[in-house]
Amino acid sequence: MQKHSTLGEYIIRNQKQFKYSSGELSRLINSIRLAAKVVNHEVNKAGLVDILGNAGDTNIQGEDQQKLDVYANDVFMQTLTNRQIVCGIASEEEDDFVTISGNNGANSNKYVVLIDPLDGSSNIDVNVSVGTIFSVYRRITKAGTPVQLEDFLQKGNKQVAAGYIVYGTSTLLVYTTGHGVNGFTLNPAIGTFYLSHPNMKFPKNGTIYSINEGNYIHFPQGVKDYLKFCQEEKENRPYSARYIGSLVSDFHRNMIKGGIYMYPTSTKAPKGKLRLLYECNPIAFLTEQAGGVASDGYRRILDIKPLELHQRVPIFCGSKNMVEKAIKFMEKYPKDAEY
Ligand code: P6P
Repeated sequence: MQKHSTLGEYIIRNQKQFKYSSGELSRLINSIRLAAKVVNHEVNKAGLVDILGNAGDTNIQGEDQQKLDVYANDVFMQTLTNRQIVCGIASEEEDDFVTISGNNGANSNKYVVLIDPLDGSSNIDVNVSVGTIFSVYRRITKAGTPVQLEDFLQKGNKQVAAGYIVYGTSTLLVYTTGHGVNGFTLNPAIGTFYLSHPNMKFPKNGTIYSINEGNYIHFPQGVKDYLKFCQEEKENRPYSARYIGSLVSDFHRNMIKGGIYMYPTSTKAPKGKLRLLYECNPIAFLTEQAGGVASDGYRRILDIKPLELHQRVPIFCGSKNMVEKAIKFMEKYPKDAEY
């Protein structure tokens, strides 16, 4: 007797939650599920790169070996396009958004997807977990016309779905449609995702902080003050520093154990490093749906009005009490940059 429901059964059972959807959102999540399995298969072979050939080389079959992030981008773009589900896609791997035209040139589909196809891909060569991050909006321009930039530059509080796939010791698809956060683990033997993490919630408190402390001298004073708070011998401190250098992995661990992930501005990255549209907004939507807080240090990430496709913003996200404490340190000082 199967203990956990599969992703497919979960989507069917919760179809009524997608109140506006005529099944398109369900089909969209299903297409992401397929792409995740295809990318997972390739990422898991990455360890054989010397046999299969590096990016730009040809592998033993004489096929051109693609960089995995380019490969992942192609897989998600093709899967979303072939299934005629969305009308436009924006990707970290594409300079501009891509219009998906329907059979007759027009496209009556109502969703746009923004994606970071393989975040943390530099970790692949050292066998560290990587991830895919996606964000879904309803288009705001007229159905049947080509999508416009404004369809993609919507505030994060307009997202209809968001999620990530973490290609780690196991492969998980974690997503929300605004009704909580659920995680599904892939059984690679049969290629099925099973509901393994129902109704995920950030612990209100935590003892893990995730940040690249190598940038310490470049951080704003509020971040330096918060780090000293994390490290002093008081109450349940010092906290533990855990930083994998792969956003999805750090975020996923913190959501389960409790913690804060920070990528602040610095003199080296005056607007931060992470992209608002396909990293910070989906992560912020998931954070809030799991009872956490996601801020740029001064305001809610989901309320930021995007100005450009690949815009960067700073992010503090995770356990409510930890992020609120960090914000209190940040608010002692004026914002050090416009972003
Ligand atoms: P740094 C990976 O490149 C990434 O976008 C995130 O996944 C990760 O958390 C961060 O950048 C790491 O950046 O500057 O600390 O190496």
